[in-house]
Amino acid sequence: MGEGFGLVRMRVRFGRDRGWAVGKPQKGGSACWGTRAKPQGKPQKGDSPCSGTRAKPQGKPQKGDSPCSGTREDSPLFAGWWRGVLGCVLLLVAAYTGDGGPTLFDTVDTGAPGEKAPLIRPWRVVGLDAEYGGLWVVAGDVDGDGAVEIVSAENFNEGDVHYTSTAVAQRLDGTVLWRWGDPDIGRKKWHHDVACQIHDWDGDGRNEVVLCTKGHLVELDGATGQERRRLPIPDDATDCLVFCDLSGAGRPTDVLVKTRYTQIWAYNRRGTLLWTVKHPGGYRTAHQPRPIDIDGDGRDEIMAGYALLNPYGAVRWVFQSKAVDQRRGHLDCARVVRRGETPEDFRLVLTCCGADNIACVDGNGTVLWEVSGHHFESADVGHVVPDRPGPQIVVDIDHRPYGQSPLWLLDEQGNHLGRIVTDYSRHHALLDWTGDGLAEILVAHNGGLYNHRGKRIGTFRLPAPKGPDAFERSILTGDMTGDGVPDAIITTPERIYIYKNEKGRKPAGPTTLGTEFNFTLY
Ligand SMILES: [Ca+2]
Ligand SMILES: [Ca+2]
Ligand SMILES: [Ca+2]
Ligand SMILES: [Ca+2]
Repeated sequence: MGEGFGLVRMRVRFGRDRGWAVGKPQKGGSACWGTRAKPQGKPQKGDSPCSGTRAKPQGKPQKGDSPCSGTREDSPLFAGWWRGVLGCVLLLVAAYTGDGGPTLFDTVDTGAPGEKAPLIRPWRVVGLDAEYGGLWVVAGDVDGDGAVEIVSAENFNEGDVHYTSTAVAQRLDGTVLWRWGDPDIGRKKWHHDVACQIHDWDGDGRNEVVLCTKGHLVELDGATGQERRRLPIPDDATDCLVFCDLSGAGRPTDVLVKTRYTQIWAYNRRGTLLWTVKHPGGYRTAHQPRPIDIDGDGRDEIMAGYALLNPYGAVRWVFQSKAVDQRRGHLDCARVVRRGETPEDFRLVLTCCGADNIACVDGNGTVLWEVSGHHFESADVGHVVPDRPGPQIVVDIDHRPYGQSPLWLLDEQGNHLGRIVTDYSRHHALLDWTGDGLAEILVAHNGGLYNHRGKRIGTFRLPAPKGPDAFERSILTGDMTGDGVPDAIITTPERIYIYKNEKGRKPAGPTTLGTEFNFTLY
């Protein structure tokens, strides 16, 4: 761990990138997912939220294709023994920067999965309500009968300002518990989070469904869908919804809402404004502000973008990259890699949209390592590789042509351990599916289940993707069967597929029904 302290370890790519192109790039394949429309913040010079397709497909990887090879050595400048000296220097630099490609596995798994791995049949398939249902899905026991329900939503979008326009709760047999909203105005798909979450906000043991519609945060009774409260918020503060504990109440009683990229508002449960922050630390906001109690005082700090805010909304520190110009874009994702007694002991992983970077910082914002040059997007943290200390980090590289979409496995020091290239790897999750205590890697688009060697060991059966124009599917985990073991859920705009985790272990401590708290696509 000490190796990287205070030292930026950039993985500089020498010569041409190692190509991993396999399939023919298809029109529309670069979906620019999540940032398709214009950002609303102060545009920065060179800021392109939809940048990311800069890395061109470069053909099949060649055997022996090394980042250190290339036309350089063909130059007469490097003739004779100087060539040998330069080669040694480059090797030493490559060894130091770790730029040797993945060390454990490098898998290409594109095209139809066929039957190369056992098919995993869904335990339940639930058709989403035709009028009110949508691709945004969360799950929980909303009526308190001990069985899980799903809640799905549509969103209305205009110029990348969107709000939740419907919600519908359904039992796993497909029957509808309740419907809310206006089904005539919204869309079923998303290009970002949709502000709709399940949470027992008042702590009475029964879940509420909370959502952001234009100008209001709406609290619905989980069992009936009746509006319990409607709290005023700014018209465009409807991008996402995050519960947190700013007040030190001992549970998440406060709520954050935000615009797409510019401003965050914090309210307590009564709807009193606690604070608001515009351009935290001088940068755009993250897609989802991430609550983390970094100093263990029982109040959440908020990773609001590149700035960590204290519970009162003041900037505690700002991430400063030493590798890239972070004014390009915004924070895509922040995850806790390791918790600690003190902020120094924490490890956070951050991905930088537009700036093409992934970084690890401690809880004081000190940069421990950075890997740049790719549009790293969403990170999962878990113990994947046996015989190595965990945790590891799984992160996708977005904005690649269809058929050339990599997932990387990194260790806690930023070393590149593995790579899996699928047609579209944007939505992924970690889950122990085999029951050995180690996480497998799940990919939504192709239903792939991969082990720590990058080998596909199962295929979650669902209809084949209709190609690059219809490839958004999200993957969620959570106990859907009631045995306490987290299951896998893949959603399409029409239905959800639930896969019962037969071998997985029940986590220690109390478990709850349904999907992740503060679920996000990032
Ligand atoms: Ca229920
Ligand atoms: Ca409640
Ligand atoms: Ca704190
Ligand atoms: Ca496992």
